[in-house]
Amino acid sequence: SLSRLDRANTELEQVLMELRHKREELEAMKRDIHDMQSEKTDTEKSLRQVRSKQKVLANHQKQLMQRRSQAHQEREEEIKKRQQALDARDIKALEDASHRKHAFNEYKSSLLPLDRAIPDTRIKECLPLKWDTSKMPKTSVIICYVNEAWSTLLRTVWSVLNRSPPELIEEIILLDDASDAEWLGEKLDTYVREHFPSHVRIVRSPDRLGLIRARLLGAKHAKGPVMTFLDSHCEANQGWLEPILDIIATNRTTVVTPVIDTIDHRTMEYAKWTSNIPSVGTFDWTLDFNWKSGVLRPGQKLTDPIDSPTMAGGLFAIDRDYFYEIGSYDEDMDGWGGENVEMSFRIWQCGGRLVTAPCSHVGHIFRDTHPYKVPGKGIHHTFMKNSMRLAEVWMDDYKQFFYDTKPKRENIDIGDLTKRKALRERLKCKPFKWYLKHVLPDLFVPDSEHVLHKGALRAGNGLCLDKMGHRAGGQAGVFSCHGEGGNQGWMYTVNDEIRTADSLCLDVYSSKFPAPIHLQRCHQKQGNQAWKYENNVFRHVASNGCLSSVVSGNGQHELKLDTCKEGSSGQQWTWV
Ligand code: UD2
Ligand code: MN
Repeated sequence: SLSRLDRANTELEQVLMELRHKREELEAMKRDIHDMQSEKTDTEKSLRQVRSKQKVLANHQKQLMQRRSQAHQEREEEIKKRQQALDARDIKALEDASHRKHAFNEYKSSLLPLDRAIPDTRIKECLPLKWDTSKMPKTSVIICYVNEAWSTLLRTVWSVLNRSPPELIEEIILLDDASDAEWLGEKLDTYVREHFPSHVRIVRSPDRLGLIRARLLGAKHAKGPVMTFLDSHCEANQGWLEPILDIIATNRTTVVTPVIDTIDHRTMEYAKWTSNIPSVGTFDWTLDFNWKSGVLRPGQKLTDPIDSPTMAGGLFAIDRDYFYEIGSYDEDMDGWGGENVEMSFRIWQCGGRLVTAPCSHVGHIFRDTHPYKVPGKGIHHTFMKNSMRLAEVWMDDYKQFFYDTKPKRENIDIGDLTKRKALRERLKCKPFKWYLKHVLPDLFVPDSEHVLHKGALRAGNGLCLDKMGHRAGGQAGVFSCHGEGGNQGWMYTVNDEIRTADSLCLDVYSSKFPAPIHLQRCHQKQGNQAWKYENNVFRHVASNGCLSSVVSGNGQHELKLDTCKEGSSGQQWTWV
């Protein structure tokens, strides 16, 4: 029984030990639970904090939205009030005044939303195209301006931000070429800070640089691998950017322009019409930029990039490194003009390519005049100087045809050309003859192979044939002879055309004599532009009438197509 007691004792001890163990475990679990509980309260506390922060943030955002829509509403009400207070005559006066200031109807523009909708002008073939933006380089968008209107400048920015994939926009640089307009100062800073805090940068030049050097300064600030230049009165359209960057991603030495749609400078309407094949750039021998119909190469699709011999200049994208490799811009060009033709020749002659992306559309307000002055002797002078610089560097002997169109040049100091000639040398660029043959084979070259007579044309009554400063669609006339070329410079070609240096031809399409003589783009297809020149008489082949300097009923001298009368002095034309 003692041994039983012993056993019972040991069993009891074992049970006691187990009990102790269990109690320890229990204690440990209690501690864990306590720990977890305090952790839980901590978490709950921080959760509460996060929630309240979220609430504050949401509130903030709500206030911001309210304030923004309030501002919008206020603006719209203000606009409505202003409109109600005005009658149609007042509105017309405001529109005219704004047109004088900006060379477009800024009053109308200021009433349109800054992010207005515009018609999608792409051809239907573009719509199914899918773009992989992950393979595309980012772009800096550079917008140079001098005293640009508030509404058009900001509409340009909004259109870019709203119609581009955000992952493709590195930044937008607003390069202010020393504007003095008050709305472009602090007011713009504030607007940009509030509406585009992360993407838009303003860079202000203290001195007027002129468009060309302003673009160079913008480029200096750009960080993206591609630079896209836009004028400051543009509207980027749906899907404008992807087709451009896709082309540059495939070939970094291709420079790309969008199709430029017209925004009417009187109505501010964005043109809906667009041709199947976009127009591309050409030039005439005054070195003015012109449009011509684009031509597809065999096997080319409507959506493929199409070669453009020149570009209008304001809207294009280029790989940033290539921009410098190819010679950026001629920094000794002043003010405005010529830089676009220079860059076009240079790109083609030095191994690059210039194309238009048919699926990329950007609107631009085309104006009749420039609302700003350029430093120095004015736009006319800088355009001439720039053109002479480009002719000297890139056109070889063909530059003579340009000088022929300007027989009475004022004395212009075009500066030193050493650097630009060295550039052409270094890049081993091809001759201008190559460019004409391969890039612009249909351009009329006014050499002795193609021109039978040139100079001024004087009628037997002493007056000279004159373009009267008109453009395509206008009428030609007669004027006292001045011997300065220009409006009185004419060529008679092997193609039977009477043409001007800027590629306008005398054209008659009315068969009722005396018929007006129109100026039309030369089409090189004879038809209404064919004239036979025999015994000092110009006979219009299609109608059999004669080119006549006549005196009208009210005693005015006019140019008409009239019945041919032998010996009539107004029908005798000699070259002088
Ligand atoms: C066309 C081009 C323009 C330029 C010019 C030739 C298009 C649509 N436009 O004339 O970009 O290539 O031909 O030089 O292709 N600006 C300055 N500083 C100046 C002068 C102008 O910053 O001293 C700005 C101006 O505010 C505008 C841009 O440069 O944003 C082009 O000037 P424009 O619009 O008067 O030229 P545009 O369209 O008649
Ligand atoms: Mn412009």
